[in-house]
Amino acid sequence: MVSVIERAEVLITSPGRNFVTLRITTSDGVTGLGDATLNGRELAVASYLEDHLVPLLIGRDPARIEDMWQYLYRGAYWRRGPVTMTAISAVDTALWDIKGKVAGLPVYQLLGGRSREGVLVYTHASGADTAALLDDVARAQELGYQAIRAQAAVPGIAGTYGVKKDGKYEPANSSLPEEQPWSTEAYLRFAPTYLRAVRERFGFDFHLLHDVHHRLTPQEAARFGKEVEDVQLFWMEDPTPVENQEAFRLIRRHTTTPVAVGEALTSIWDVQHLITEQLIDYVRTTVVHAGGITHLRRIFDLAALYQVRSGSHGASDLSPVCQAAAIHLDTAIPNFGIQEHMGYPDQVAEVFRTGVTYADGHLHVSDEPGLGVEYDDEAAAAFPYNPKYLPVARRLDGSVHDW
Ligand code: KDG
Ligand code: MG
Repeated sequence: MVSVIERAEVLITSPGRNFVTLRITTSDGVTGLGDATLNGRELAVASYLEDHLVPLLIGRDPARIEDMWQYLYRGAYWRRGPVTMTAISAVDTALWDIKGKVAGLPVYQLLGGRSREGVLVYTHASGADTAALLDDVARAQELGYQAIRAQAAVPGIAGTYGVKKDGKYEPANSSLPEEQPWSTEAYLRFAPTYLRAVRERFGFDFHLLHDVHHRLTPQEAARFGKEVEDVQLFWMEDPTPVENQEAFRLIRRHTTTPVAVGEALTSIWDVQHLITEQLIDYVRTTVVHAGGITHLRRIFDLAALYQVRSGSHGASDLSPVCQAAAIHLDTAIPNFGIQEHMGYPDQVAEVFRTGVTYADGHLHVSDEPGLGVEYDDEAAAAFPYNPKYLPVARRLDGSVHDW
């Protein structure tokens, strides 16, 4: 008897933050997991899956991963978009998990096997001021990280992106969006000073990254990139909003600071111009938001032709299922660059048992068949869904800015 998809369940839990997970079970009793979390819009994806995709999955061959992707993508008629692509990602990832379990192989083996021993990751360091940031960079170095993202609170600008409170950073932290003030002028004056302070104190023998988080115009980003060239950033991330891919040409013309883009993008068509025109150095699309392992592999293969390397988003709103899938892909692809590793609230480990391990600045996949992640239903039930939104940024004159 050919194995078919018998059941698909949408699981929602909030062990310190919200996660949506798709679990597919085959008629042979094999289960696969896919992350379906879209921060602040979780229930839209849950409904897309439950109401529109799950009925299409039942009775289909779980082995036909590519065909399923095409069926769900082209079959929707409507193109791309984070809700659709996150739902497709969840199905795709769960089917790779199943294929690995059926074959008795970890997913990275199905993707062509190991290209590297471990996956270089960057962690986050931040501070309420430069001194606190420097302490946090020291802490990250003690933990063995060889790549560190540095962010500090801009004086007078409450809620600057990326700054931890009590040792933790969770921007989706209020039941209605928190409105945070933003001043580009204050940021442009301050950020280069703390990046320089990090290099002055710790030297150049590690990778230093910085996330601008979509806050600058192309011209401002060009100026910023040029001004921090002496700091030798590994990358400046999301220097300007990404809808206008051509905007990155202006940045490129003015600075040699490498550029990373893509965490908010969902398909190969969203990054096509950025990659083929060599307007970026790292593409940050992820398994969960860019169509699963199947589609992300396609993006990375396109990127490889243009010497653009991977740098996948790995914030805490991407579940351990996405993280495991990312580490399998990172282990296999030739043009891997770096992987974000932010960590999770402590309770997450009660729900998701992952085989991914950290050592010496690297993450490592497990050799368990499939993705190597288990979901504990009983533990998950103790953490009911808890609606939370990302903040909204407003300029000092009250108008809305990109957060
Ligand atoms: O949900 C949004 C976050 O994942 C994002 O703000 C985090 O920019 C981010 C990063 O680089 O981790
Ligand atoms: Mg980012």
